[in-house]
Amino acid sequence: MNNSLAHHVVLSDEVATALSESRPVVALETTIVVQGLPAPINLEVARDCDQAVRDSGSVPATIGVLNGSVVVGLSASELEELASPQRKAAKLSSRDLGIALAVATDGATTVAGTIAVAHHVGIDVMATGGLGGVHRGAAQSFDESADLTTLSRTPVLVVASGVKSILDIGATLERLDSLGVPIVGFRTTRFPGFYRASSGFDLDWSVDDATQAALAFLNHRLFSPTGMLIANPVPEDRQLDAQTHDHALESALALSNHLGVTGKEVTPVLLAEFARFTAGESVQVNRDLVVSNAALAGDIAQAFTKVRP
Ligand code: PSU
Ligand code: MN
Repeated sequence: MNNSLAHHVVLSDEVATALSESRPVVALETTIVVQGLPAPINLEVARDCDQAVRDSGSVPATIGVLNGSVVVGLSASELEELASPQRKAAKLSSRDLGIALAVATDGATTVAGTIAVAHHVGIDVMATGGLGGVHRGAAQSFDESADLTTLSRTPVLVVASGVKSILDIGATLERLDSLGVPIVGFRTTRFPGFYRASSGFDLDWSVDDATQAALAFLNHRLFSPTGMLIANPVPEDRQLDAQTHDHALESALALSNHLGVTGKEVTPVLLAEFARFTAGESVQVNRDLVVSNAALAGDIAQAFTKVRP
């Protein structure tokens, strides 16, 4: 039996061909599909993200672990299988990948897990909804997403609508600063607040278009080994109303406290309570923002192929 890691990383024909021809490829994660959004809209969102990347002229590479193999470029039916509740797919961060392969399990990859795989196979752009970050109360719980530390050592550009608004946003921005991960607003100097266009925090930098974003990251890589966050706000006419947002957040935090959830469970429980409290409105906003991020990531991947020396 071949036990090498390469044996466990399977590229779809489409992704393998695109990479070998240096065509633009965008990595897409699967935790948002399997643990982050309710069925059946989760698979619709995945399909829309896939299409948004294609519409921008890039090739989507949805990443997940099926039967102990990392698949880069999951087909629609493979993704459906991974998301089926009977499979009980695990939530895989970067630290979980090697073990998931060794014990031949199924798993969806977080941003951290996805960029670790993307970098391994030579993809340098990914899209998600909201990056993980420092949770409220982290001074006691120490709950800080490994998305941050993984992004600090993995040179992949991540397009996200900031970090999820369930988090301690100020603390997350400070951690990204300490970790040396640049945050660049896309046509904004306000840090997006996931369900809200602005979190109320300002950014030092913004870019005007996909070419500038690609140039910023290529140049960044001359001086630093970290990834970069391109912060793309949800359009203001699609965001959650401020009051609805704040009430949903209150309810979500109270529920998670009441249930005493910790670790990997925290983010899915908070997002699910947002969906329940807003009667699905938060899910629509999540859908709009992640599809728009996939489109922008596709544009940036295209721009890379033009500005790369
Ligand atoms: N963006 C979304 N929904 C999600 C996520 C991102 O719109 O569910 C996922 C990503 O996979 C991210 C993860 O890496 O949430 C963060 O989980 P944690 O806080 O446990 O690190
Ligand atoms: Mn956590």
